Amino acid sequence: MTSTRARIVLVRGDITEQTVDVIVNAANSSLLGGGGVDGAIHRRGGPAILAECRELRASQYGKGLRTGQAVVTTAGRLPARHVIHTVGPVWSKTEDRSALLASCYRESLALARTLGAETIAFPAISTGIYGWPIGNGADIAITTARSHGDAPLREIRFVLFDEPAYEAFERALTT
Ligand code: AR6
Repeated sequence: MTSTRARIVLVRGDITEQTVDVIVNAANSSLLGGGGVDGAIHRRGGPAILAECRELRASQYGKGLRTGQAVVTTAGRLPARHVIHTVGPVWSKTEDRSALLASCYRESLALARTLGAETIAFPAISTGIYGWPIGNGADIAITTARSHGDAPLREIRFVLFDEPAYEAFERALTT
């Protein structure tokens, strides 16, 4: 029996070095850049990405991109065809924002499929500057990837920047 579900792959490394159809950016709602993955993507991808982000702000995203949503731009000089920008939720101790984090992965995967992407690379959204605990962030990422990796996607790659993040994803994948 053949399965149409994409394979989930974990790698330790820098997302800007991944050769894939789509690289996902953990952006903020301004779409105009920041630190972490966002900073690295704009630095390495060059000004074409920011130029398209500015166009998006000037057209249908005048108020910015809402948390949990996703949009696509060129990948500029990155070894990818597209960058999908998504805005993760900031971690809250008092409010459960898990559905918004799942939405980032789900909306990015849905958009990638409409682009005909076969391979996509994600960072661990919200687990850096936005403070989401890595163990729970990994569980949400893996659960959502498992249920939304339909064709034409063949590979969903999680690119983990440090060893604790890699181990958290490994745990999530084996449970
Ligand atoms: N490749 C892969 N993973 C990385 C890289 C990289 N080059 N750099 C950092 N990480 P973050 P967030 C990991 O902070 O928490 C920006 O300013 C990092 O270790 O990039 O969603 C945006 O503009 C962490 O595990 O994103 C927003 O304002 C994960 O990627 C805000 O940060 C995500 O960390 C978004 O915060």
